[in-house]
Amino acid sequence: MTILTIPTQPFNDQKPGTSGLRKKVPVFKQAHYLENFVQSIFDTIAAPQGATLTLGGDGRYYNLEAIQTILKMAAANGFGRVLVGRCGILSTPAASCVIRKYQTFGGIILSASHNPGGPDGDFGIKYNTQNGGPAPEKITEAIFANSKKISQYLEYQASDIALDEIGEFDLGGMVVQVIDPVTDYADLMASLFDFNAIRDLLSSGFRIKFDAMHAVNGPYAKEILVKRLGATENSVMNAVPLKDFGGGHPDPNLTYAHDLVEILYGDNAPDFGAASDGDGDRNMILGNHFFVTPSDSLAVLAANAKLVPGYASGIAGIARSMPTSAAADRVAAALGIPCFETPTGWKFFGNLMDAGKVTLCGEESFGTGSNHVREKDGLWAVLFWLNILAVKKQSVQEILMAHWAQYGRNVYSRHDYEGIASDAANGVMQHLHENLGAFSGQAFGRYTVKVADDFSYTDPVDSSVSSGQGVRILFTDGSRIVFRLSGTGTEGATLRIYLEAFEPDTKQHHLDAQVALAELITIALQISQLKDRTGRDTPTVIT
Ligand code: VG1
Ligand code: CO
Repeated sequence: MTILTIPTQPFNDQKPGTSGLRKKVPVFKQAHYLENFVQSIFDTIAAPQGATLTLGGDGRYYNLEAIQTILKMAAANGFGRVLVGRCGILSTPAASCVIRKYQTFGGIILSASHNPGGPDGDFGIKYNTQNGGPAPEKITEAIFANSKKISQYLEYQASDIALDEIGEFDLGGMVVQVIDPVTDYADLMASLFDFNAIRDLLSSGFRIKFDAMHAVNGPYAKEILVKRLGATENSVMNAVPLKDFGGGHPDPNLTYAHDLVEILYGDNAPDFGAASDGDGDRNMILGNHFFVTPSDSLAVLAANAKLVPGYASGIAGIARSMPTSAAADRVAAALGIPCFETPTGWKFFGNLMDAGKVTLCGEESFGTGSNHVREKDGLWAVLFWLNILAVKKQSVQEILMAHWAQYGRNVYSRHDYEGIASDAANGVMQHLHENLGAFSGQAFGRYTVKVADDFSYTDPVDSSVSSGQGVRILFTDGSRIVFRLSGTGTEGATLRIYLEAFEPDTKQHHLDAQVALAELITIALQISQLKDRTGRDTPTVIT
């Protein structure tokens, strides 16, 4: 029964990014590195004595070791109970669900999401507050400030707790409660969607394929899609979570989920395909030979929300991240509800949902969710789509074509340039910043710049301001190009270029986005001087 006070020195690089602190595993394995960050969280949140914490992760390499350390630190820091997923597993939306359902003081989620895992891969940690959502910037900034002045941390000296069985264990007076990671989440899904209708759809010959990408959602998909909804066993692929995600990149997009894409674009393709990411909060939606952009997906869910029991009484509003297309704005306008534009990252949606201003939220980066939790939610989006398909009895493509015919199409694509030298990437952004004034009013081919600025957001609930959130080049016809640097990478820099054009003409709606956006793509390369500054003009990933 000893609490150790361990002296330590600050690291200077523990600044949380878009979604928590992400570093390579060897960085996290340095002596005191994880402990310093966890103690900085505890010092910041100042939980009352005896408080309850939720704890779990996506099962990637180093997850279990980190969980054992965090349990001992929580005991030493005065927590009374920790709800931890069996074997240390909780998907990000399931963790948010558990925090809310059991009203825990907060939660620690271990994940680097869509980043690869393994001994040389990425690891990550983030803190979620009492509402179940990612800590807002003022808390992550305070954690960073504490990490720069930390001099000691507390850890209870004990042997590891067995986490592979459900039950309660004592750790120096603190209760470690090992919970089933799936049940609470699956029950929540059953309360939102018409499981009978989806079960009927799946037994009528409608075929689905869900790719868990060897990541955390495998057991969730098996329980919900196969066990509760009657999908065939082979409807779920790569369903066993692996510590290194099978060596893959657990990012559900057309590049990294190529196995699934081949199936949906192959002979005898299923009617519906979907994938989720490392920690289960992202989703990609496919139809038979058809890809739904995440921006369009949000718009379709919003337009059809009334078909789904959990949203039958209507949605209060929609929020989307700034780079996400304005497809959802058109639906909001038609429904007569507000649409909010926030910076990139789920943490900006929490206040809007807590205040009852929005029900649905989405990001172009394959993130969709609602106020049922405070994280984006991959399987939730899949079930929402299945519920709509069960009611409308149309194909995915038919639903999209009809949607575009009604609202017009926001043609959209994101081009990622990964692994650029940081100096060169910063040079591109600096060049753009310096020329914002000069771009205004300038004509490029058939496009004329209306406004060029750096996006700044004032939270309508607490008035906090977040600036420097991405360079926007807005054209007079509503088209736009956005440039921003990723805040989730662990190597060099990733420049993201977001491209959007509005196409009202139904006759053009079949066009491939890359073809429809060709001129904007050329303009983006030209005004950013990308080739000269980075030597690159071909994206690593196109979504
Ligand atoms: C990316 C996405 C962003 C998302 C974030 C976390 O951030 O662009 O929309 O919220 O990842 O996603 P960035 O800074 O690299 O562009 V993940 O699935 O942690 O859950
Ligand atoms: Co994720």
